[in-house]
Amino acid sequence: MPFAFPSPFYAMADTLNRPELSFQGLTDHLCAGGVRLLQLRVKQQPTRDFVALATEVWRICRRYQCTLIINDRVDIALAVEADGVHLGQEDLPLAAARKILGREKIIGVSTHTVQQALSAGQEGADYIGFGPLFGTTTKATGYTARGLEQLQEIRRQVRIPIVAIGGITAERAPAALRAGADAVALISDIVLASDIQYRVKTLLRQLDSPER
Ligand code: 3NM
Repeated sequence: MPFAFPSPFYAMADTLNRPELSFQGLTDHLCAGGVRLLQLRVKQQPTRDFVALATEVWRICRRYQCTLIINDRVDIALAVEADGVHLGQEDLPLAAARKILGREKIIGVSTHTVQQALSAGQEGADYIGFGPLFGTTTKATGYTARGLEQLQEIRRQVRIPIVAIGGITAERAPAALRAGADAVALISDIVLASDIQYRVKTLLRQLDSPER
């Protein structure tokens, strides 16, 4: 069966170095807010710590029946039996990741151009990320804001689900979905909120509303 996002909100568990926020605490806030799919985005952690963290995050996700995607690391996704992995353009190539993970696991690929999006689709990605849609300071992507028109162009050319990312706020999310994204990924808008769970609930209500 082709992959489909369980919700138009693709949550990212990245604490953005908020000192009082743990990955486990963040995961709990996101899941309690109603998130159905979450990517664990860990950077600069020793592999052992990443595995331990992913195991704990997975336990929380399971409790809420939330799909878990591991960022970058095929080995860790496999080791903790997560639902899938999200690969950047510099990570393990899709074909190699598929060889290791098999058909059952979800593999997403970050793309920044129409060509990269087409290639990911042809090579068998289950979904693509596309960004940065708008300007963002959360990640130095090396790309300027791609904009809604490029997203529309990719929607015309690619059949698999698209998650738009980069500078998306609750206010801008509907425009991304109207331009053809199946889901939106927001980091700072959610993670920097004083009440993360409330922010997620508000976003989900807004995305589910018929007049968005
Ligand atoms: N990837 P925020 S932009 C992780 O364009 C990531 O591939 C991007 O964070 C890409 O919602 C990005 O705070 C950061 O802008 C998104």
